[in-house]
Amino acid sequence: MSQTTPRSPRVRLVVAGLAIGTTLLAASIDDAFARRKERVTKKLNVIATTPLGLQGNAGAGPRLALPFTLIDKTRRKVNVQVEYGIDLDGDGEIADGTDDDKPSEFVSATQEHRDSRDTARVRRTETRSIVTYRPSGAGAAHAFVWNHVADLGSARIMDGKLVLRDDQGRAIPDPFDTQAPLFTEEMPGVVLRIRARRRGGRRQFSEWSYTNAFSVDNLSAPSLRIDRVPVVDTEAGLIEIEWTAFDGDSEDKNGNGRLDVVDLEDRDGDGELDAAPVAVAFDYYRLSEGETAPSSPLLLAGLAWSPCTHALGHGDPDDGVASAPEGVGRAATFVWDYEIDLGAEGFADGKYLVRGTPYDDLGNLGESFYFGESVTIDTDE
Ligand SMILES: [Ca+2]
Ligand SMILES: [Ca+2]
Ligand SMILES: [Ca+2]
Ligand SMILES: [Ca+2]
Repeated sequence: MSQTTPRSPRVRLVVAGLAIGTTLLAASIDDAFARRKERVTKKLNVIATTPLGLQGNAGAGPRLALPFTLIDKTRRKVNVQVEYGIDLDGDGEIADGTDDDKPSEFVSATQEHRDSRDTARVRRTETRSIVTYRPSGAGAAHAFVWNHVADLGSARIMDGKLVLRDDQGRAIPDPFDTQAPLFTEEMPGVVLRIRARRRGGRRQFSEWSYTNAFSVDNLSAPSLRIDRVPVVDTEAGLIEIEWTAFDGDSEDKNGNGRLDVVDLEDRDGDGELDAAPVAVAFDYYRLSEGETAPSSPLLLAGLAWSPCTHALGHGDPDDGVASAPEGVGRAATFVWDYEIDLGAEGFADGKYLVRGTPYDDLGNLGESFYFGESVTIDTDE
């Protein structure tokens, strides 16, 4: 809240008594008291517009412009209050504070005035900044720029239903319709709400105006590169695939597997190396006699790929290996037990294409990498 609430002596006493308790409790009493003094006026109106598309570093950028319309016949400058809501307790909905049993999950949103899209007028006094917007009777178009990285940090908060995936990132098919994947429950995403407040002594507010839910993703998608397929072991029926895991969320900037605090690798300051584990799904495609591999990724993607079975106990795990940012990466080996997929004794003989698709620990699926050379299995060799 931009202004402190004047408190009666009784309330001040209660708040003092809680000083040894949690600040949260004090804050909620403060809120409750403030609410009693608030007066909603129908003459002042705000209409929020839902931001379009995916927000965040993975989409529109680290800041978000919330467009809104401000309506007031008096045209006197007003303050606005913007709050973001996320499902803090994980019950599948974002509580707005109207139900006494569910504490509000809305928190004040950090404004970024310096962003040129923000239409606020900022006047600085010795003690504080006064941020105002001017309404009009017909409705004035404005924007509030939210620095969501300041409030949410590195987070991925999605709206809607997501494809349900296994540990390697493969979509889990619906048992009743194997052409379709299974989906998660509806995810609540992020919601913004805004209201205007007339300036001066009386606390006159507009009603809150809410956006629809939208997604914010401040994380990087993982990627991978297949480097070599050095070993085709027809005795054991195994193929080794050497690959490199990349993820911009990894703290291991130099890719040495250790936390180098002097190089500022401990971004979140928890004293541990957060190496953004990347899982991987490898697939194969058998080329027919005389068939050549298509050159475009689109055509490659359209081939009938089958999953490569991981040779348990060989190579690195396929459900998460340490990664390093793009350009550095961490090497790993996947061992394919091709006899399980293709059979032994010459049944597997032929040429194969392989691809790998990365999947990070926070449910971000990266793009497939298609290995440029075909892999030959020849049991007579
Ligand atoms: Ca909730
Ligand atoms: Ca990531
Ligand atoms: Ca390191
Ligand atoms: Ca860390």
